[in-house]
Amino acid sequence: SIASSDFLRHVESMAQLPYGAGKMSHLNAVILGEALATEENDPVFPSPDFSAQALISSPQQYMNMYKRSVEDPAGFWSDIASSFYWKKKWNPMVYLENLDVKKGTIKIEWFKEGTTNICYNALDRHIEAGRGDKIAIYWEGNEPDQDGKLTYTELLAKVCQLANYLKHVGVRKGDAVIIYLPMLMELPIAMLACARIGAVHSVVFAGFSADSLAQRIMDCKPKIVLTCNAVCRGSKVILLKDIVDSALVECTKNGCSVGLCLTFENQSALSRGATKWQDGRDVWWQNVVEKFPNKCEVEWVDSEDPLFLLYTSGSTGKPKGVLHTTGGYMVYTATTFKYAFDYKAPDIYWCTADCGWITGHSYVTYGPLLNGATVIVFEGAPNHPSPGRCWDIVDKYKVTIFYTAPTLVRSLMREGNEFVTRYSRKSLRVLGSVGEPINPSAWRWFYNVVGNGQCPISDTWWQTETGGFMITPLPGAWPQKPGSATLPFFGVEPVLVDEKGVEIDGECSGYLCIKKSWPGAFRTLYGDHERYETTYFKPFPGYYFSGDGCSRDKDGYYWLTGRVDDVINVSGHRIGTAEVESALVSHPHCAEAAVVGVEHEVKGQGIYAFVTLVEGVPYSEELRKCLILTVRNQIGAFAAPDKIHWAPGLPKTRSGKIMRRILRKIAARQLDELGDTSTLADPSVVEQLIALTDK
Ligand code: 6R9
Repeated sequence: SIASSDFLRHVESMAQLPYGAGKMSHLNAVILGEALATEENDPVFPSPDFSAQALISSPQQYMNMYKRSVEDPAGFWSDIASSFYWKKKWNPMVYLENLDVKKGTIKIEWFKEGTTNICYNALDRHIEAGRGDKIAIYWEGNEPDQDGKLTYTELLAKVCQLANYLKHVGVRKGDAVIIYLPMLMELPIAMLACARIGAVHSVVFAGFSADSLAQRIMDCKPKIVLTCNAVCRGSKVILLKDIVDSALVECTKNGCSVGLCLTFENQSALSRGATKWQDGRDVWWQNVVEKFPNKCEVEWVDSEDPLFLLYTSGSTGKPKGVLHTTGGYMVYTATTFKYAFDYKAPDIYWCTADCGWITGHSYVTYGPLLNGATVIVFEGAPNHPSPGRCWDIVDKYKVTIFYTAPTLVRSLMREGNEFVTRYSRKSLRVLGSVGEPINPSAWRWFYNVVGNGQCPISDTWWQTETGGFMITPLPGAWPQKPGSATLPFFGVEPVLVDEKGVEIDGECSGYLCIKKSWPGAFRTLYGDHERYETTYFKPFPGYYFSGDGCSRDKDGYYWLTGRVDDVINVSGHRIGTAEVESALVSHPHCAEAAVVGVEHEVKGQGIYAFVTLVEGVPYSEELRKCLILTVRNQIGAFAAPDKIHWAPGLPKTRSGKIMRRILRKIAARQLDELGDTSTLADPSVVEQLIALTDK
């Protein structure tokens, strides 16, 4: 069926397109760099120069590789995997999968019985090949005059010291380590140190509250928490260690005591003396780690040994601990990084994501370092001290590949072009986008203004669960369409299904599923394989269900349309409506809450909360603030509702189910599109809600 798929036929026909000598005038104009991408539906071609130097330089080349990747996944991936170091070669079967709940338990395994180490492959391998003096990390602090750098050799030494320390305090293969750090070099160092000794890291984004941190600590029961005293973000100082302290108190109350808190002294933010301390439990990183040897034996692990846990929001209140293993993740992140960004050795790569999210795992730390790349780790805020900061950094380090999120693009776009054009940005050659669909106007601004009409944009669709890119442009291979993530990566077989789970072909819209396993796929939800199966494999038996809606156009391009579950995407961060609701109702004055997503100019989606108060409690501005603060404290500032809408009652069906469809329309002020309200237990609720709009 591959040969007959519309998608491949289309790519085949694109392969015939006369690059550089095009007959279609608008395409030709783009090729010649004379015209900017302006028309909504104009495909944007890479320049012939770009394609000529690209790793994948034509649709035909992509198609040949893609065909092999889906017809012979074992051969395709084992060829690629052979360029990594394996202590012991994998089982010739290469992979084993069952994605069909009807056939038994869901199982995905890649390179089974092979033993390797991802830290060894990310660091030692390059040093042994004589590239130890190459810069691995440029670090840029909150203020433009704060910076640092580490070569591969220096980075390895730091990783080894920490790895030795961790071993010294009893961390063993398979043990969990919680990392709660901002974007200091110590964050990737900590991840790599865990990987080196076979420990499983669980990085918690340093914007999460004490409650959220405590929840994640209690889930994996680590021996040690790695953190720092404080961090500056823009003009704010955040006392991270205080947050850890409260989280650890909470954990102890619940019978989960953590004996050790290794605290990095982030001098630029706060001095030692000002940090609260618990002797016996708290240890200054700089006091101990540097005393350990800078060489540390590698722990060879099985491909399927766990590498890390990373929590993500689902449709229920409890975050899911996504578990990734070693071998497949290693091969997949490295390969996707290389091709989707057309990475070459001289590139300087900057991804603005924080290592607290999957993007920072796969495309700040592992993917780039596995390729021996030079990466930038930026601690600060992208608009500090001015909205030109990103381009200042691009010029300072001569960044060639710049990967960010649509929300940042939109917020910088609002500040005006002068903040961009005053910088040269001459070094840029590839741009990237991730986290949510990028709206065509933001795409065009990114392309025309930031990239001067010369840099292809890799709009990469993927998820915490997928480990790496799934649908993404290969920048030298084919025309891009603003707002479309384009076509599947090697080995990925996306399908669109209808409500009944029946695959639909051609130009259509449906639920985005994946048909076969890929090496970077997550293997389970930590401690809850049943939830893994229920959430991802039961909705459409036989497929992995992404939770996203999607359409496919006549050319086979994929257009993501957003989540179809109760997850809101705020600035590229997934937030479960249930999590926000449970935070709201924990306030003694809140009787009930229903949260929906609403379009937001900068964040993509904003959080809109309908709140019913306890009988007799009056509405007040103070209470509104208090409710928002409750959410900040329980989840984190990024989950704070943008709007609280007082609700005397919520629209419910007779069986008591909240009709979010109606709430979404009220939130979006589409009051004439409320649809059928006759099935509501009490239709008058809707009138009351409308009356309280903007009150
Ligand atoms: C990598 C990451 C995953 C969800 C995903 C989808 C949305 C991410 C996107 C995109 C359209 C893109 N998403 N990238 N939607 N185009 N290029 O963001 O992982 O935090 O797990 O979020 O984000 O809705 O399902 P994660």
